[in-house]
Amino acid sequence: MFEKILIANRGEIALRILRAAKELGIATVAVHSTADSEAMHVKLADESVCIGPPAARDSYLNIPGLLAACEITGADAVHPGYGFLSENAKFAEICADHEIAFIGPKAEHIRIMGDKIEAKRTARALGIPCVPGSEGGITDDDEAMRVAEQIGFPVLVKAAAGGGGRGMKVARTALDLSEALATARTEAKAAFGDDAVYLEKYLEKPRHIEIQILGDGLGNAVHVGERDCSLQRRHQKVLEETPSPALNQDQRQKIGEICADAMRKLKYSGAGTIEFLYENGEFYFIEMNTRIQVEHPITEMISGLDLIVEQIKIASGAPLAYRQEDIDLRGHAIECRVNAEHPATFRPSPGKILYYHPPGGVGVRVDSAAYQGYVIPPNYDSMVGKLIVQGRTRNEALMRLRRALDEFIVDGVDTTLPLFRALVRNSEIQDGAYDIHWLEKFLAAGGMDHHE
Ligand code: MV4
Repeated sequence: MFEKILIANRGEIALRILRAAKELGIATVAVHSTADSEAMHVKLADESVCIGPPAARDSYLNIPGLLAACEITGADAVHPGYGFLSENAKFAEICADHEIAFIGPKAEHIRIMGDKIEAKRTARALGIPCVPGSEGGITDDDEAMRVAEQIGFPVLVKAAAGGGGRGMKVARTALDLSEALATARTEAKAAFGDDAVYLEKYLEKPRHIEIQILGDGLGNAVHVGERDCSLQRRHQKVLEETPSPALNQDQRQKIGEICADAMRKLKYSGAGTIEFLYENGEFYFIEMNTRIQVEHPITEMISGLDLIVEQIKIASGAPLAYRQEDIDLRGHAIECRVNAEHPATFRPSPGKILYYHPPGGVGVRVDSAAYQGYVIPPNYDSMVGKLIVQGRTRNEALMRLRRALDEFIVDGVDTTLPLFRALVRNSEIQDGAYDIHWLEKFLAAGGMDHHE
């Protein structure tokens, strides 16, 4: 096992990793920018190293700085968390070259999944159902038209280097296709320096359902159920739950087994998430994430697994200590991402937390690096923390969430807590009757215009 893990991240996920390391008896090194000197992850780590100025590219993304910090402290492994360098294949390779274990998948798998065309090609070859579309990239208008007529309009042009919704263009009819292609190409080139695009059938009202998997790189893999992440705003997840209210046990087991089987064939190593759109009873692969995700706690709550501990054990070379039949998913869990943003306009609200009182009690978990007196810097994402609740049933989890949200006090900055208080009282949310467009429609219809 590792002796010392350097955590190449900040905020709640840095704390989350620290806690897992501590339970395994592994020493921890925090790194931080000058904007994060007073951050909780710095206070709780065994050691800390300042690696640069506030801008992420000069600190949390600064690979030479991170390697130097490993060298100085004698860290033998790096956990990248999510965001920052977590899906940077080059960084994973450089770590390996310096005999520092990267706590994540093989660089080869990070690279494949980072290219959405390659990811889809790989998924298809592994037997994962995909959205109908072009076999690979699209090079000219004629080819696009042939594919579009085959799959039928509307179609969606996506950037190979995209993901997270950037560089997508819908073509409703043949008349829109040429322009959609050109715009998507130009935007992809500007955003990613790569103008490769591909074509898919545009699904009008899907849900976003993702499968959590764990593989040990030795050919063993399991799935740990799904998460329904359909409630998003501008491609930012807002509330996630597991199990999905849209699936039955049979569908869950079927798609889960397809994913686990694919990961066995790939000899995938570490935690990963296979993202699907789900519509009319069918699953369509869109992307795979090769990192731990923000919403991983809801999977932990229903499985009893510690996914970060699992990532660390796998990276140290341990085979999975369980088989699929040992994975026992029980009850229901829901997560709210509490951001320091105005609950209706989503304007970021950095600043000092004047009073902080997180909820507690049965079935309530708060993953946060916030504390009373903490100043949320303007340089990074605006997440204050995640409120996660668990219940034996979805209804129990919802009742618990309503209660926990009413206890949660964060004064001094705006937060999205009022949005969640409105969502848990909404009948369509209570019924689980939502798709990927539900939240934006709710907000556009003035759902939050009269809060408090
Ligand atoms: C789609 C789609 C409809 N049809 N693909 C957006 C982010 C990226 N990960 C994939 N996305 C979508 N791909 C096809 N073929 C609709 C979206 C989409 C979306 C997906 C998941 C969650 C929220 C979304 C919001 C808008 C569009």
